[in-house]
Amino acid sequence: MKNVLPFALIAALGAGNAYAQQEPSGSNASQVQTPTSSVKTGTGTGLIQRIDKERGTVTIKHGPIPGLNMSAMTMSFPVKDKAMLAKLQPLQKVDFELSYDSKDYLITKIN
Ligand SMILES: [Cu+2]
Repeated sequence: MKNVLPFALIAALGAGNAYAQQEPSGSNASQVQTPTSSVKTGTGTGLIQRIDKERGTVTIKHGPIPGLNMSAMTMSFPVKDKAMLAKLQPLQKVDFELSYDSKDYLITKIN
């Protein structure tokens, strides 16, 4: 009996490690699911109307964005990183990726 316990401990530790290794991928999977259920994304094209580098926003006259149920309009969007505005110019034609968390729009990519 005395010899059984160490083996049981090793087995338990081994199992513990196996679970520990599975946990990160398991929690990652749930982290991926949470944003996709609450955050919608879409892509659009448009014409730059105005750039506000201080506020980090860009005004775009954009076409319809089906992924976000948005029709064509002119509106102002915040960008994820103000540095994204550096290369933009008024009247430039752009393609952009947009996310919407059911509260705010955010441009995550613009070229
Ligand atoms: Cu819009």
